[in-house]
Amino acid sequence: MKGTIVHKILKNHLIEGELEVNKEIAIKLNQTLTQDSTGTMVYLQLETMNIDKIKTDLSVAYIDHNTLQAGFENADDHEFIKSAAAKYGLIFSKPGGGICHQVHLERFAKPGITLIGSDSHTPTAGGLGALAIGAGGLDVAVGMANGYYYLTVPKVFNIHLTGKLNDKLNGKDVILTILKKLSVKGGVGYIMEYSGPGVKSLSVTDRATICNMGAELGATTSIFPSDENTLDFLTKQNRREDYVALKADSDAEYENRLEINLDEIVPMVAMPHNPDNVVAVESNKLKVDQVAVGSCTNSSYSDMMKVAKILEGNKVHPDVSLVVAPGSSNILRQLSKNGALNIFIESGARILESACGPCIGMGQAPKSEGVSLRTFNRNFKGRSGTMDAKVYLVSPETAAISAIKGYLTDPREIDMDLTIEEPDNYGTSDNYFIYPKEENLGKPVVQGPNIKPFPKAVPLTDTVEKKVILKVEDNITTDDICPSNAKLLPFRSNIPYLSKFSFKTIIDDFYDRAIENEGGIIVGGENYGQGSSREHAALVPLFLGVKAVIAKSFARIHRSNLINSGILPLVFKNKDDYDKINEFS
Ligand code: MIC
Ligand code: SF4
Repeated sequence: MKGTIVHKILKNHLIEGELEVNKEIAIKLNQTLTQDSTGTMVYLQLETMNIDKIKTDLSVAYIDHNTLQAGFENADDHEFIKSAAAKYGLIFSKPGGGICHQVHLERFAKPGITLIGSDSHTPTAGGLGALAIGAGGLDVAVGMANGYYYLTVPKVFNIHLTGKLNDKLNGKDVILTILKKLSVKGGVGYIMEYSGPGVKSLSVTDRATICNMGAELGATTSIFPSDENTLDFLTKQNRREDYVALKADSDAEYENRLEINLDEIVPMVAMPHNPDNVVAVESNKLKVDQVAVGSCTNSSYSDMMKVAKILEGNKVHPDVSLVVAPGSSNILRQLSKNGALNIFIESGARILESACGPCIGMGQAPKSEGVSLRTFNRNFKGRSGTMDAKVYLVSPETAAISAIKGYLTDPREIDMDLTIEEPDNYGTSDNYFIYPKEENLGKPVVQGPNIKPFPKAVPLTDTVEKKVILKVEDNITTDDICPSNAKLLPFRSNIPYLSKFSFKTIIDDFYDRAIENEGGIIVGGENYGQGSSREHAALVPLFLGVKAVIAKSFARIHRSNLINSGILPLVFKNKDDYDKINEFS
């Protein structure tokens, strides 16, 4: 890894340990971010640590996931997080301010810094050259309290880009192409580092899209060089002073390498129910019921403007519901000023607030067996809120033209230039931020009735004797272990309630099995626990008495979350042993 951007940043931040692949090191942490659906747990954990003030340079608590307020629950959680932010000296980003990753990219991330976040898509900031890692809630709480973070040094995977992306294509098509080649486990144990002459044809937000979905590769994070495009982006965000140039040495040593020619990229789509189930768009004539544009993957200014350009003078197909959620309040304001919002409304689109929304099933669940095209990053079964819906992941360009036509359409059929002129200045504003004030530091938190006590772990014993209460296949997601949708997300601070829904995407009676057997052991295949960083996927099994998960391999964040919860993540020495164990044996 010598000479890589990753090596340079880690070296600059090294506090403890040897900077060698697979060794554990501690690094100085510049920034953290949390969002509300994992945040309540983070701040409950911080509360037990007895600190006066956080030790990072900057920490932000965003509200962007649980924004529907059908009862008191989400509002209670928001209030708790707001009071914790004031108590410990964090910036609080109110609901409506935007999706954490998009806002963080616009306002706070910087080239060369370290950032961890209680959300698996924290690597989005890698588009700006930040080393940004998704982590479990406890790791983020400890990071804020101590100002450092322990990690096992990953290998560095070089993705060398040549050629140039044309105006009908998006960073989304690039990362879908990479997912097709490498699969959802292709990045496990690696940081993906981009290089090559193709980098300069990608805007910071295209780069952020690519880094965002590096999470779907299972990578620890992804990172781009910091260059003149980075400087341009920061300047337009009124943050020119945050720029530093970053690039790998010409003789940088990478542990793996893939070359992608951007001239050869075509529009791609991930079919249900995994982000690596990718084919070219042109091979499909699929009738579409719903189209959703937004999420931390594709909600930037240029994504929105491309959609507006395609929709202008057209109507959304009568059989399609198009929803649009700009990624931040600043983007929304730009769209309202330049008339794009008007184009959306005239075309018959539904405008959503700047938040995660349908990406995490917070509204807009498709109809029964509905086909939904989404510019998002995950299409796991049931995630949309409709168990039998079929979700396809596409670029904003593909989404917009398909919304007009009513079926999945290749955006190269559009007969106009889709190049977008970025504004001279993004006109940043602080309207949705509450900055910390000295006089509020240390004030007690506000903990409403929705926030239930944290489940208690018991010390590990020398031997574990329990039945295997569940055996599952490869690539089990945290959405399987602890499902999320508009009905369940309000209970992210109530583990006993959430535990009733564990593994519902796979079997109906996991909860009963766990209760009847007073806990047990889970057996899994490869990449167990991929997807979200939610530590609820470990806290729920902890609450149900699960003592160990034996798998062929684990996803990184989930493995840490299991350890943090006192559940053993055991790996088969011999993968064939998986076949020798049956449920209830
Ligand atoms: C997701 O996209 O799955 C989430 C919801 O943002 C999660 C966090 C969570 O489960 O609260 C993530 O990516 O970590
Ligand atoms: Fe929010 Fe979806 Fe991004 Fe997760 S993937 S942070 S739910 S927009």
